[in-house]
Amino acid sequence: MMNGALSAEQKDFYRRNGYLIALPSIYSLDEMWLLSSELPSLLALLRPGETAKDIREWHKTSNYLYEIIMNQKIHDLVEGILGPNFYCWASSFFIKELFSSSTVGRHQDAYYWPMHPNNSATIWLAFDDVEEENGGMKVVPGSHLHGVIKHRRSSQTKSILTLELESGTFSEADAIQFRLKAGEISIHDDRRVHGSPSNPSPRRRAGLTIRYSGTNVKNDLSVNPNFKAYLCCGVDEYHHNPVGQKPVERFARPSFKAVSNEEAGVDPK
Ligand SMILES: O=C(O)CCC(=O)C(=O)O
Repeated sequence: MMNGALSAEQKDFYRRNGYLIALPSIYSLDEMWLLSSELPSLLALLRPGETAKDIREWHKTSNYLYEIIMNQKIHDLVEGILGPNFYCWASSFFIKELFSSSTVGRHQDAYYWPMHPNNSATIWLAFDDVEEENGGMKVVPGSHLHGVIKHRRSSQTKSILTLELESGTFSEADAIQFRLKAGEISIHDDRRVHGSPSNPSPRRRAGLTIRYSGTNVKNDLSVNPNFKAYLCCGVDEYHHNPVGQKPVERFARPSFKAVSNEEAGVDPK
């Protein structure tokens, strides 16, 4: 196992800014085309009234997603951020269809998660070419350095998420626009402020988020009882969390839902 695929400069940039882009592609265009062509089989498992955002933690039951979260190229990059011992525990789609008014209100992921300490990183895998025109993510560099900030219920009824930061908590002018080609990823810290605008374009904007945490991070099972850790790299010397099993089916949905702080009525601030 190589000691991470990130240079010292990239690690330093991540420490200071809380994100990384311009990374080597994870999937070729052909591989991405194959993955995209299988996505409808997963979406077909959604029930009436559900949307793609309800595909949460389906890597527990779908090999289609399990193989992505266990991709060695992704792990080599994450190792440069989280160190040699880490696990995966979450995956979810953020899909904005063409001409979609859906947004994502500015937030910090850590506010949603009953997990301590803060030592988690999100991979955002682009299923489509993503930029400003089709609602790509915007991030506030360095915002992870100020700890977890209180959120309020989102005033944007079009937001895919339910919470957002008060305006004035960060400077809109400082936000950086992410641009990714299909098959590329960005990485962000769990306290970094980010969100995304609507997609008024004639092109879909789909991304899969995959959440990795150092083995020192413990989930509070009283909030999120169905949490399972999938060791990706190294050893788990802490044994803080229940361990997940590899799925047996290509496409299947779990019988239990993931629960965030907000869904459990817990305010972490
Ligand atoms: O896809 C987006 O626009 C936002 C994704 C997000 O909020 C996340 O990765 O935590």
